[in-house]
Amino acid sequence: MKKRIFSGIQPTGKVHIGNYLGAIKQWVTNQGDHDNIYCIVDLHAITVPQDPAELKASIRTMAGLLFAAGIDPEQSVLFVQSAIPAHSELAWILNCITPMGWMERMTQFKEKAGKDRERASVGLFDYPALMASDILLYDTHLVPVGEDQKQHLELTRDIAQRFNRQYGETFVVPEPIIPKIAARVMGLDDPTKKMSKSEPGKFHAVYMLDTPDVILKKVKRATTDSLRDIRFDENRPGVFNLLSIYQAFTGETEAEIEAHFAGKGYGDLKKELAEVIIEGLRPIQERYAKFIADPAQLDALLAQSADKVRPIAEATMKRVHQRMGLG
Ligand code: AQP
Repeated sequence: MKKRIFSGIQPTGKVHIGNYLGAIKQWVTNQGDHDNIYCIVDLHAITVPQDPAELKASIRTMAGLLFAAGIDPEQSVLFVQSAIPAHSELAWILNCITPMGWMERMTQFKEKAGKDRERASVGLFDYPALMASDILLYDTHLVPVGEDQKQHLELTRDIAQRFNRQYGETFVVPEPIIPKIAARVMGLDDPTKKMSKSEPGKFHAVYMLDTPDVILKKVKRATTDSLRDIRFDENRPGVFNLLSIYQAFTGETEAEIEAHFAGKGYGDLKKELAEVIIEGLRPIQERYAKFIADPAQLDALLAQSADKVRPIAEATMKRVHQRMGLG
């Protein structure tokens, strides 16, 4: 029996190379080794206000990008979360067994809500319960995520274990898979902050659909430091971030990269990094253009995928109802 993988991505904003290196690239590598379920999590997206027409378009853009990045419909399932109502139902049930204190410890809510906590939606606060539901519905063994999601995954494990203790063995307790390289890609303009879709700065993130000119401009403007040598040193976050991105795209070792840049300057590093990103994204962008030109085909692929996994979700809900005495 292959182990089951589940992971999700929000169809909001523009997908950046942090999302690509932290999550998507892992999704498409060695697809044949696991039973893969990937989800475009539109119910997570509405935890902050969304324009309906834009959300609809973003779901297709995300689907097009994921297929273009290499998700193979023969080997992996890719569906839209709201197509399966069990996600919302299980989230409610998990809410009812999750102590407030656990949820209040989640740092992402604190970061996202910031000073505007009183105005943030209950959904944004409760986001990790929906994420737990996504994962637990499918008897997931492994969850490939960037490092920013590690805390949410630990909460998912805690919730699953608590449920299993209270109602008997029901959920598989999942493990995270966090990439060794580029698990946390930082902003180009501020390497102390995670590269993020919601960061407005023009030179903050490289997006997967950026043109070569734009990529070059952004990388050239990236923050470095006043030193000269090019080394993997975590105490120099700007250069470390650029080198980590280079490493994730090329697959070379730290020693090979340091040897390659020995005696060269930051100008060379930035020029070569831009080239590596441009070439890494080029085939994805070309395939994306074909997928997005046929929205009916994209919708059909997503719907077929939802049909494949719906029975798994329904079986889990049946088990949960029986254990809890519902209905
Ligand atoms: N900077 C990052 N480095 C590595 N991995 C990252 N991920 C996100 N940012 C980085 C990983 O991408 C996957 C999809 O996450 P998501 O749909 O939750 O993305 P997001 O949170 O909308 O992306 P952002 O940019 O982080 O958005 P905002 O600004 O809204 O917070 C996850 O596996 C995540 O770990």
